[in-house]
Amino acid sequence: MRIDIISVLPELMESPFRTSILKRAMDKGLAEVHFHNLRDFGLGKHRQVDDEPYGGGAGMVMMIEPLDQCISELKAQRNYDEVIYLTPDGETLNQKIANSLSIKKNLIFLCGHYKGIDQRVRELHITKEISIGDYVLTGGELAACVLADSVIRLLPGVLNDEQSALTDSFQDNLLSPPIYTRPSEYKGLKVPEILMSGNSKKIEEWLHEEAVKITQEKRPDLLD
Ligand code: 6GU
Repeated sequence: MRIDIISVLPELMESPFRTSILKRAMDKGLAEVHFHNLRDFGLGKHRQVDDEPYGGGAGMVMMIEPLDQCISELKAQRNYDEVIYLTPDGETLNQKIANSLSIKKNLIFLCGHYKGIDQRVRELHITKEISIGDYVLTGGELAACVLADSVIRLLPGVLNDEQSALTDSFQDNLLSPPIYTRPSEYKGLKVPEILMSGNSKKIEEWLHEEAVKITQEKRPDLLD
């Protein structure tokens, strides 16, 4: 998979892809992430990328020319499955969306900034709009990292068996059951007997019951 990320602040996104599991995915060649500084496509000697909104009002708008040039240049090089705009008014990211993107080959992520992008960029290029939740960030960069992480970890070969994505919370619309490791007792707190019984069928059933119970308690909306 290849992800091209367009931003006015690409430096904000460097370390997540240079650390731990995402770094290993890059090193193994399972995912490629390329950053594009929108400023490189800015207009005039000040490399302008934003301007005042028509009709007035507070905040600046990301201009169409730099965005169109940057995206068109990328599109001339390869076919993209989606051009995704990270914006608080997009569809809220969930595991289903991450799963569906994980089977794509080439993706563009556009990080929103200021008040947003000129509407015509949406009409020209954007195929999907994604938010990471109902709160507002200073820009789409951290959201782009969240989205990329959620997708890249699903690529075959990125996680090993112990980290398997198949048993994730949300993968089956259930939260994860409680987990324990040694010691079997600490300050009077005991690990449930069943987990030490060696009866894998019983353990499996117990884990599923606990997952349902926890989901009912914490996120009943997932069971609807
Ligand atoms: Cl994608 N962008 C911004 N600026 N804020 C957000 C968001 C995105 N998702 C949730 N809040």
